[in-house]
Formats: sequence, C-alpha cells, structure tokens
Amino acid sequence: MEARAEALAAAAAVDEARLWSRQMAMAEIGATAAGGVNRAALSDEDRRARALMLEWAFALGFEVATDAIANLYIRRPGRRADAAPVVTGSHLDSQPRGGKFDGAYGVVGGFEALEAIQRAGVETERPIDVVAWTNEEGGRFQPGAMGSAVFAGVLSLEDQLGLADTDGVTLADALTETLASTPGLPQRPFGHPFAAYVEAHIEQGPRLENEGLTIGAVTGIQGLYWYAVEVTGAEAHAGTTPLRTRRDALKAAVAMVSALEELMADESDTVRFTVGRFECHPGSPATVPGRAFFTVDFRHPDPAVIERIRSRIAPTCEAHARGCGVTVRPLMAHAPLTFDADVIAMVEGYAETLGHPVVRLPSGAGHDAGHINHLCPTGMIFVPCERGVSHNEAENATPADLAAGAGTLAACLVDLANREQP
Ligand code: HGY
Ligand code: MN
Ligand code: MN
Repeated sequence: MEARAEALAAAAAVDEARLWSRQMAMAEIGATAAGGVNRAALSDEDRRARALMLEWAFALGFEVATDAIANLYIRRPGRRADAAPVVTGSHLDSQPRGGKFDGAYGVVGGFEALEAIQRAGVETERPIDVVAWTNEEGGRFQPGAMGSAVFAGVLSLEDQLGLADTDGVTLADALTETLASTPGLPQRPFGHPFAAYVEAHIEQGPRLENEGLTIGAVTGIQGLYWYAVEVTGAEAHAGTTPLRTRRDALKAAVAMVSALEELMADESDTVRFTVGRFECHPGSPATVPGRAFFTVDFRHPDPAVIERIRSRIAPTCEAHARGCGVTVRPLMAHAPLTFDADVIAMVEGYAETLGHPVVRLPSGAGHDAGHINHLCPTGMIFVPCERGVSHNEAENATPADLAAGAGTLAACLVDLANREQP
C-alpha cells in the first residue's frame, strides 16, 4: 500500500464505540457524584488509571515502559527497532473537580489510534508510542506539566522530589508508590529522542462548536506563568488588638489581589488572570490571620504584554503589603510558542481529506506538547467540547468528534512514522 493510503486505512479503522467505551471506563476511575473526575497525580486513582492502560496494552501485545518520574509509555514497534519513535499522548491526572476528557482523551484517543493502526494491518518504519505524562495539571504538586518538563530537561527531577502536597506527602514518596505499582517495567532515560510528537486534546474553549467545526489544527500555545504569593503578618487577638496596630495577612492579600486585578485590566479581554488557591492561617474566627497564601495564574499570547505585566506583579504585591512581609515566587514560566509548520499543515490536510471541517487555532490552555515542542517537530489536534466547558465536572464531548480526532491522529502518526526525517 502507498504511504498515504496506509495513513487513511489506519484512520478508517478507528472504532467510535470502542473509543467511547474506553473513555467511559477511564472516567469511572475517580468519578465524582456530579459526573466529573478527581484523579490527582500519583494518587491511588492515578495508579488505577495506569493499570487500566497497561491492561489494554498487554491485551494487544504492545510494549510498555516507564521512567524515573513515572511517565508511562506504550509502544507499537516499527520495522526499525532502533529508530526514534513518533509519539502521541497527554495526561491521566485531572483537576480536583475536573472532567472526563481533559488529558484522558489524549491518552485513550492515542491508544485508539494505535489499535486502529494495528487492526488495519499497517506496518510503520518507526515505532509509535502513546505516553501518559505524569502530573500535567499541577493540582497536587506544583508546577504542572511536570513529567514532560523533566523529560525535556526543563526541570530536574531532584529539584521536585522534596515538594509536598497539602497533606505533607512528598513527591518522592508518591512517586515511589506509583513506580512500585508497575513493577518490572523497563526504564527509559529522560530526553530519549522523539522523531515527532502529536497530542490530541479537547479544545477547552467554545470556538470549534460555535463554528460547526470538528478539528482544530493547533498553531501554538499562549504564554503561561504561575506565582506563589506568601504574606506574613502577625497573629493577634480579634477582640483586643486595635486595627491600627495589626498586621493582618489576609487583608493585605485581598488588597494585593484587587491591585493585581487592576494591573491585568484589559479592554480586549485577552489577558487571563486567576487566583485559584487562597489560604488564610490559622483559620480561626477570633485570631487575626498571621499568614495568607495565594497563587497567580497569568496568561497572554503577546511577549510585550507579558513582559510589562510580569515586571509589575511583585512590585504590585509589595505596594499593598500593609506592613506585612510578602514574597512572590515564580512557580512556572512558559513563553508563548508556535508549533511545527509541517505538523500543523499535516493535521489540517488529513482532517480535510477525512471530511472533517477544520480550522487553525491557538491554544489558550497549557499542554505537555509545549515542552516537547523544544525537542522535535510537534503539533496538536483539538476536538470540540460542549459549550467550551473544561476544568469543570460538566465537561463533555461527543463520541463522533472524539473518533474524528483519533482518526486524524492515526493518519498523522502513520505518515510521520514512515518518514526518514519527520
Ligand atoms: O492549566 C492548563 O492550561 C492545563 O489544563 N493544565
Ligand atoms: Mn489537559
Ligand atoms: Mn487541564
């Protein structure tokens, strides 16, 4: 069979019902009463999700491996065993009250593409891998996109091991437990070469659905920055301490958030500014808070705007400290990026050939693909999600759209895996 015909044969072998039933089986792990998923990175639920992927992989005779941060790899071998693989994947961890598809679709849909390639009897020159990256969401251990960052050499594993979750469990312990749950898997080194990387994901925004489109050929990702702001005041008696002499960490933190909101004001509504965690200690009604903590998530596509706002974040917090101490610690910094032109064109081309209405669009959300983009030609495939809702238990997508994305993905993987130089 000619190479392009093989790519299309693989796409045609995607089975919508099989993919949907696997998505639903995965969504049962950590299912919440409101129809969402709570599958924190390196939790029992995460381990069960990995076990389910392994069960499916073993049933089809695929090869499996892991690495020291528990990224999980499932491989369909190619004719050239030593060639760098073409890789797809995403993450199995979720937000605390997340949806069924954010991340899980990229892993389960990637696996469906692999099975379709197998069932179509298509052989490729290069191996094709599906990877589940560890801790993309960053809900339990910050920063997010940690597994792909460590793989890409952006973060060192040693620097992450001492991080603790809100219960005091360290990343080192959670990692040890997770790696012990998949004993005997071959270990891969970080940074081993990829020939190309294509990640499938729900859009997490409303554009595809609003415009009646099925596939997004993702052009890049906007800049994404996280900060941890720690405010230190003094605990005092709520009934006896005059307001003038207090150093109230909570009130200072509230003033900082309001000032940051003003700093981020933007007529065009392009700036994204979120305080997703806000803590007050000791948290007793009769004690003036001596410590407050909050996170800042700031995103924008334009480097000039990013530079202006980033340079003002710490001074804005300091200017509203009201006698308290304040430290502003960067947790994550991803500059805006553009994906590989050939991969973008390939996604667009196969979507068109397969009859799926397609548009080029940027990603507002961060993804593991952002780190892998520095290592090899990289791109992403978006499919619509209902009303653009994500990071919410109501997140939803249709079986047909998920299958369209997996088919487009299967075609791209076969095409790339038959190229000398993707
Ligand atoms: O926050 C993000 O953009 C991603 O969903 N982790
Ligand atoms: Mn995601
Ligand atoms: Mn997410």
